[in-house]
Amino acid sequence: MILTRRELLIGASGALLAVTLPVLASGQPSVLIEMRGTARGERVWFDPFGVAVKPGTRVRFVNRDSGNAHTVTAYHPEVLGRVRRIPEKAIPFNSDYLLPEDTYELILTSPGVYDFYCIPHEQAGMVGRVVVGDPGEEGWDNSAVGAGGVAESIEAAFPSVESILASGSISASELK
Ligand SMILES: [Cu+2]
Repeated sequence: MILTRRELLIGASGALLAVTLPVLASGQPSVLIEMRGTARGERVWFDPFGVAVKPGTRVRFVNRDSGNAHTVTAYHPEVLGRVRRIPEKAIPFNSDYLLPEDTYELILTSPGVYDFYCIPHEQAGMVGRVVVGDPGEEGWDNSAVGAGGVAESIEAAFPSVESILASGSISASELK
């Protein structure tokens, strides 16, 4: 089938509506996590790399690193065969490579702990953790904590659930 220009436009605007409507409609809470790096790429990180959100919050990732492509990828057997470090009921995610200024959005609804990494930079410590809801929440799943499946140095790079809940957001700049 050959689409006419008009059909293409309808298709494009339909897709756009599907993306933008929830934002316009609800004033849904959202948080931003930036992917950052030094100019020569010696250091790369998610900022913040620990954040607490309410279930259903829109989490938007933006690559602010002009010198590198990054991914936001769930630890999950269905994505590159990793040990699961997100709630069992959560849908695994993988942004694939985001070029500078590309964005990727997640809406995390299952309460619990979500650990993620950047495929090319995990070993450089580019990992992060989102805590959705709190331990009192029905269905709370923090199996990410103690699940293993990462090197010791990477395990140490995740902020604790307690520190994330206490501060709401942990930025890499706070560690300098
Ligand atoms: Cu990266």
